[in-house]
Amino acid sequence: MSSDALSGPPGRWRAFTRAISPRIVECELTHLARTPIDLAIAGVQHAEYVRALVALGCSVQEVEPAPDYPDSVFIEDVAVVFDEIAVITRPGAESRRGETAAVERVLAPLRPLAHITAPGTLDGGDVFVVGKRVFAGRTGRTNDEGIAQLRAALAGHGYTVEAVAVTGCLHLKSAVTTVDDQTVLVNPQWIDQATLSGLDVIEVDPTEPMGANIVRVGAALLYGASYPRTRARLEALGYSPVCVDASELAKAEGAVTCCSLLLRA
Ligand code: CIR
Repeated sequence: MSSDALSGPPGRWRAFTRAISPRIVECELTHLARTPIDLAIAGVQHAEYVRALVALGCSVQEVEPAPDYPDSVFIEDVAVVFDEIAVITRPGAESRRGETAAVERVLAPLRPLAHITAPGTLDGGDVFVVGKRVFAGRTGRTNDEGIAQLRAALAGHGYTVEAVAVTGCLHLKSAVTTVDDQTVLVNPQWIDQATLSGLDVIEVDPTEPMGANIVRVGAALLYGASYPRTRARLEALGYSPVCVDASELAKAEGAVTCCSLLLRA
């Protein structure tokens, strides 16, 4: 699930994660130059991330690994899970399309399923949710047809889907994620804030452009340790994010939300 779909009364959360592929060094890269990724360090950081999810109250289940898919650790991109329905995506990067099958198998017993189909493309990293408002980024990975299919899948469940133009980063959730039911953390360089009408906005520190990505588990927040200035802004406003070092997977253009699929249990 998009971690940001977590609003409403407190409950128990389930998180799906996926092991890092040994081929992650062949990952897709769009805005970053390729730099060496240390698999051992990435593994240690990923384990710390999973422990943090558990500490925040998630029941964590690892989905069958997909070693032949370099980006498969970034499980967020292959489904968007709501309380009422799970949408299996059709990732924008062709190299990632085979990642969906195993995730579909674990979600099938939990939610009715909808599917994004060709020519639609949609990455879960392009979707965040505030109550019944769904925001979908129009990016290199998510096209208008994908957004239209998402809208159709959700219409019967009372959600509206608002398309958001994104420039300069990979996914909408690189530019904005929610910290509570009314507030978003934003890098204003990458989206037009007018699209976030009605929401309160916290801007990242300008020296930390990647700092707008934060995982929300109910009222708790899980954040990357690389953004101390933005963290200080959050803390000054009364938020207390738990921080983990996610720097090695950041070299694969992944951030904290990408590594889990969260849903209300
Ligand atoms: C990709 O380009 O697809 C991966 N290297 C990174 C995906 C990160 N996912 C996300 O932000 N939701």
